[in-house]
Amino acid sequence: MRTSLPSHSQSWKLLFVTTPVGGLGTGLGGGVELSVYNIAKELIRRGHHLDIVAPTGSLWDEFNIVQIPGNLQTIAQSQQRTDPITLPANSLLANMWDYARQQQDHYDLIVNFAYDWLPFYLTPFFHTPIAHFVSMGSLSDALDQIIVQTAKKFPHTIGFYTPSQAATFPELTPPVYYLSSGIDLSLYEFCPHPKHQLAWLGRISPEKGLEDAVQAAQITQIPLKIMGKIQDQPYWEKIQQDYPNAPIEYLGFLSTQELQAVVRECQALLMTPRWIEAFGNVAIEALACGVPVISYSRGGPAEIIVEGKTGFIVPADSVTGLVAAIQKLDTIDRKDCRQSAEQEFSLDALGSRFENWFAQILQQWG
Ligand code: HBI
Repeated sequence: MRTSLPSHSQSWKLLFVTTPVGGLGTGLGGGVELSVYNIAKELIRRGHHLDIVAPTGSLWDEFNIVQIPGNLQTIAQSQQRTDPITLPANSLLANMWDYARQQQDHYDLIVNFAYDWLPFYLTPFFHTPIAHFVSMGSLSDALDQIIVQTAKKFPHTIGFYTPSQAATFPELTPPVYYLSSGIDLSLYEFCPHPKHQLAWLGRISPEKGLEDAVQAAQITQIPLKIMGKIQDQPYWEKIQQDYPNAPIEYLGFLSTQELQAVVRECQALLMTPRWIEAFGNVAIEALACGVPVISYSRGGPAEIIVEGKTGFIVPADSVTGLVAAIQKLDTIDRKDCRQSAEQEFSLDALGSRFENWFAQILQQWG
């Protein structure tokens, strides 16, 4: 660890340790992959040095990535709230954090992006400070406990996407940091006149509620373009069996470039989360293309959408609510959607929020 405390003007040496559920670029890491990518890109642009620790099989080539082998961690959202913490043999998570332990003296700050118990528990065993970016709402009692404990023992070191996400956890010792999200707006092209189609983006997994969007497509008979990683094959097959006549088309897990080329031509993005969506990066990707967002009133999306201006928030789990909102889309000015992305979700705004958070941690713990 460097002795001189790096100020804002100096550059920091940062080590990002990412999620243990899949290689970067495979889509298994969901929204937090896009967050890691954008935060890393923006902090490097600001002159900081950054290495990324990620699972073997990561596909990104534009960063210094240390690929670590080991068995993937079970995804947290497939477990029960009262489940004990588990680690597989030859745990990738443990291997990633053993690497961080060995290399910690070369860094001013380590940033954890894993939604897992181990990195929080290990914090007191490290002498280099660790910032923890929590990427989902509360899912596990054991993880809640260690997050609350870490927030108490190491003030300033816990960050979330949104207040509604943070509110799902038990009382957190302030200060609590809300980093929101951000995207490279230059990658998203505004489209003023959409085709007669809707979009749904995300990991195809029960907590994302895809079946409701498919049902809305069947009712309105508006074609639904589905994009994202199939994380739960039986779930996906059941949807296709349950709605044989729905006008849906699955386009796969696409790159940002390919994804925005489809989304920009849609009348709206439908978001149907069954859980408290921590943020909903797909919402700002759609807005950046001028595409209004229709979402259940759960978590991040409800904080992103400006009701009636950039989209509609409908009662959770109400397919009729989705359909009613779809009928009102012509009242939205698509330029307002693009503008809201430019004002709140630029990479520059994101970089400033993360720099401020890291500066607070280094001031206290550096
Ligand atoms: N599950 N155990 C575990 N660890 C993670 O880091 C993790 C996860 N499930 C989903 C996930 N990360 C990301 O897709 C979300 O944070 C976006």
